[in-house]
Amino acid sequence: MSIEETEDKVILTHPREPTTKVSILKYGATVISWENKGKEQLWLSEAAKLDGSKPVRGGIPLVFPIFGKQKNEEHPTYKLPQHGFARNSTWEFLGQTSENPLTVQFGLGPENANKEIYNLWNEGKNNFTLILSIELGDDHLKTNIEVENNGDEAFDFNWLFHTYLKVPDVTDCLVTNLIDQKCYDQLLATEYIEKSPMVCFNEEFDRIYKKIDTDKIFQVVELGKVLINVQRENLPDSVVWNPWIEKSNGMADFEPKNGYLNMLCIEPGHVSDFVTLKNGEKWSGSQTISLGGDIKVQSNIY
Ligand code: TA6
Repeated sequence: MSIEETEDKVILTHPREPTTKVSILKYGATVISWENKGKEQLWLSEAAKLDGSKPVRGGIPLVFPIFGKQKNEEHPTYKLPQHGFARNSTWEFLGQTSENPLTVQFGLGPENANKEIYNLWNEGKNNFTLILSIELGDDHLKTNIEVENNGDEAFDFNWLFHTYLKVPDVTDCLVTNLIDQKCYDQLLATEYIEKSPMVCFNEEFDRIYKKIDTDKIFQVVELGKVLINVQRENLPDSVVWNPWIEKSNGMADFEPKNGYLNMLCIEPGHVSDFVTLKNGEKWSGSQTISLGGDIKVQSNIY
């Protein structure tokens, strides 16, 4: 059966390849597993809460309407918790929209958002609709978000797919096509131009790469072979994060503690500034995660 719905999850099985499947928790509309031909592609903490008690540690948590924590007390997102309320709300399964590729949708609005948190956003006055589409391909997973302003007033928002990729050993991995891009280093609290042709991971890493041409494909290359490609539509920024040892030890829901060696977050989004949506307007953005292929150096690395 291509689509199975249970009380808390929806499971898609590729109609022609039964070992290719994706599982989505209705809580946060969080993709918690993507197996391609039986091989898991996403990292999920062994201590991840899947009961709706807190956002999922792993998979693809959804960040809206604020990335991180707003520091400007005057901004309508100031009172929201880190990363907003999309990942803390139970979304409605809206059903299948396509057979080939198999695609389903989930929806969130004020009627089903986590009330306690939603009411912290402009006192619950913003009327919005989020439609998440999840497309399961032969060798790719695409997630698309559509944001609509159904209210009378304009509102600002960030969007980000907080994707936890699974890797054999992050110290053997490099990420391409970030060279010469402006980035804000969250650890150094400073902005600079990335000068590494391929960034590597041997300590805590937390950088917001800004306004990168969406023609650029981020590739995770392990020991000279492309593991994963991340492509974007209308998402100009990307966070790259690995918590490393100390931060992993500090997260109760991060297990096993050496799991930082097997994960890497590449998080496409619009977070370096806000999208402003006027009443009646729509905005959309997507990420496509695909596997293998050739190394594509899309920058001048010489
Ligand atoms: O996306 C990177 C980041 O902003 C890190 O700074 C770290 O805070 C991570 O998100 C996880 O945040 P969370 O709220 O899920 O613990």
